[in-house]
Amino acid sequence: ESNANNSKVKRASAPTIDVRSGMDVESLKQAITEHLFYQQGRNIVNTSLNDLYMAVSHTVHDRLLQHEHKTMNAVFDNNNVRLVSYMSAEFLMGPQLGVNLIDLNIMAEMEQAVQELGFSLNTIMAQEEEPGLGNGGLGRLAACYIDSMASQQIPAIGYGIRYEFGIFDQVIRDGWQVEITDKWLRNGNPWESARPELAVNVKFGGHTESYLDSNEYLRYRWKPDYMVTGIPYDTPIMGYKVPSCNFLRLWKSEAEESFDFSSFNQGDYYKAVEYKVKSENISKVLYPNDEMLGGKKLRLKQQYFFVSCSLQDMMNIHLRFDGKPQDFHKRWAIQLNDTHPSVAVAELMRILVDEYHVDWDVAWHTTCSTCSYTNHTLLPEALEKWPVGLFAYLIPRVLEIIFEINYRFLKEVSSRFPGDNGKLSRMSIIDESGEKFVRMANLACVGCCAINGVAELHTELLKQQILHDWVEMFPERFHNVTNGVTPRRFVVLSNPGLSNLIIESIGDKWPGKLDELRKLEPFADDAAFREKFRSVKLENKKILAALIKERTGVVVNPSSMFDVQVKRIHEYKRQHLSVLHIIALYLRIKQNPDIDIVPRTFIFGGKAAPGYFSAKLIIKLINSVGDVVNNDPDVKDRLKVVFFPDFNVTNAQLIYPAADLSEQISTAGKEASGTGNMKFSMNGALTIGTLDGANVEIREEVGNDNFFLFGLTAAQVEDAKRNGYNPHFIYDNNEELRNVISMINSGRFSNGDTNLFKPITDNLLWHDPFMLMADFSLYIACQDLVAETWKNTAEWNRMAILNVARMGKFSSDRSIQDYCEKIWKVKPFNIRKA
Ligand code: B1H
Repeated sequence: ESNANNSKVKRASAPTIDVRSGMDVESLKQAITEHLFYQQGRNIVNTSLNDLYMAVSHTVHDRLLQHEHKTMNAVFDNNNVRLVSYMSAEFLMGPQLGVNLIDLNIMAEMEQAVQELGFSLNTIMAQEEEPGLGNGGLGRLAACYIDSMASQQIPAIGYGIRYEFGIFDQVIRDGWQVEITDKWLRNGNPWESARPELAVNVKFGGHTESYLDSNEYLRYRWKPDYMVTGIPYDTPIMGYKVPSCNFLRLWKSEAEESFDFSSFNQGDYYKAVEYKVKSENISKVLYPNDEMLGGKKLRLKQQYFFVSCSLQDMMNIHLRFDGKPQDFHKRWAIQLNDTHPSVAVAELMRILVDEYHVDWDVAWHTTCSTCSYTNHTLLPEALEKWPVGLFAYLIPRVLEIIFEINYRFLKEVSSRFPGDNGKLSRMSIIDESGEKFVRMANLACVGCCAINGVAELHTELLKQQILHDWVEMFPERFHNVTNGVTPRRFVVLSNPGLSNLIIESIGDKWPGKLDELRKLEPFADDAAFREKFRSVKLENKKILAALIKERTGVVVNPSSMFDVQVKRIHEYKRQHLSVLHIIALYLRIKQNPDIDIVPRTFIFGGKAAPGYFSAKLIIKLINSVGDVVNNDPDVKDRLKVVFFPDFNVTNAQLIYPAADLSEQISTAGKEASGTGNMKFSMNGALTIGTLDGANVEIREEVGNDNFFLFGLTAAQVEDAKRNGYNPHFIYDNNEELRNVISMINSGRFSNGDTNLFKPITDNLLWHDPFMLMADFSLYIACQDLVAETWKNTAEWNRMAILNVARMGKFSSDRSIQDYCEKIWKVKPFNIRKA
């Protein structure tokens, strides 16, 4: 007894290290060492790099959890707080360790802690396998938005699917793309926690039946064929230098264990295992078709699975804190990231009407008040529609509800626009022109109180084109919210050289308040600053050059202009227009080897959908042109062409900071917004671009003189199409263009094979749906101006600095403020004051 008392006195006076929440170097070292031993079974002497990465990450994760816990307790306890539910089939998160250190403001402390243990933080961060749970811009946007919601202290949950395999890894063999399965969970994921106690079940198949409830009301119930269990996995999403921490909740599908199969299939072990496999398949793999319709049954199952899990989870939270089912919209604002989760409109109706017996009209008001829809594309092939038969087979009760929604809605349309049968058939949720389909965009437009495009031009075109009828019916529902990107990941983390230079000059408030960058404007005229800016860029280019050598074997000159196009490979994005320019330059050199030409390194990166033949052929063309140009002694290394394999978030963070010229050359009217365009400018690249997507607004912000504009406008593209566009006529009348195309067709880039690239050149000459022929000469002329400008280093850097200084609008913080004010009607929630 007395001993214990004595030691108690001693303990109280002994210095204690707070291993679980301490942010100082000693606590971090202690925590890393403990995690290494107690979770990985290693010590500092015998650790592998991955074990060390895991220990460091668990150390950071512990600290995030403390914030998450406090935030969510404060939020849920307050019945007047409305939360955002950002529903998305994709979250392209990128590596987590670096951003979390920045958000917690312990980068320097962790660097020192790791160094004192004998390692380098950069090496440890490089060990992280990124969660590539998205295709491209749409998935990355969702990731930027949950970052900004946390940083703006908007209580929010991101809801999606925990794909076991994310977007495939790309390798290049013999110039062609080869897809490799992305086993991102192989070495463990220190950022997630499974929450099996919050599991929910989702019904599939079977039939529906009606019955009378105890009040003699006619009700419906769904007798499914089988159920699948959703297990949530949570990842904390920390705000930047604020105490708020939200989370991302991703669903993994598993077999519903209590569902007693043996009684249905007596002794049929094989059937039972088959059911288990079928259930687990739902969250197995991300569909890699950016902007292209798959129409696959499993994809619809994925969509319904994660939407139903998420809505049930949201309802559970709502009821646990004393909400009434019909007041769901007071607790939640749902944002549908494109139509992929738009079945939520019908599923929320099903939950309210069938499960909580809310009256249809009340439930409809609740549903419409909860949901909003973001459209991300005008491309017809990306507009989702599902065969009615598939819906009936997989989710019969949901289809009945859609029919009921549609019946009531079409009555409203006929009374507003009597006799307009065209409108009726265009606006119907069911496409009945041939085989019947459920049109997901129509479902979203009917059931959402707000609809938005992702850039001003895109929103205008939406209103004129595919959603015209809807504007006439519901003008008040339409908004524009221009996309944005997070400067924490894409400047602070990925470009420390530039960040430190900016901090030296204007202080460190800008990452959380990007308009502050305006204060850089006067420095554009300061020769000493320009020199520092130039040398930061050069250092970044040297790092990328080394990586290019390592990954492709190509040696590039860091003082050449780095001309970069990185994004998904798609004909509308026109990577091949840049290839035509490269060949034009190559021809100029071949015709006059002594020509004075600005040395350029062309860097491409991006994945092609595995089934998209033309996109894969464009990758082959880039590599083939590279092989010839890079090895021709006449070129004297003045041109280099590189295809950087496996463009993903990790690689993007190394590429944007090293770019001089950003290629944003889509056919006007086709790119909804683009977000890479913003990341390049923030890192001091100049843009060559068309008047498309957010390019229009970027040019407006940075000033016409600081942007290389070329090409037809969206209206001119439409006019040309209406008036019978003839690409061959343009080809016939442009000698340089003819020589370029002939060189491809001659087999020069394909070991004499004159057929390999025919699908590309024939398409350009005879169809050219994306108007490369029409824009070719304008593009070449503009690129010549780019080269002239490059020769004046001071002028180039002045322009580049002004680009950085004027990018405030494109922080995703601004986008989130727009959503909060125009659409969600939610306010920041300061947990310290709660
Ligand atoms: C965008 C998609 C997309 N728009 C279908 N649409 C997909 C469509 O797997 N699918 O079925 C996946 C993705 N992605 C992009 O969204 C636009 O092309 C960009 O211009 C825009 O910047 C981005 C974010 O708004």
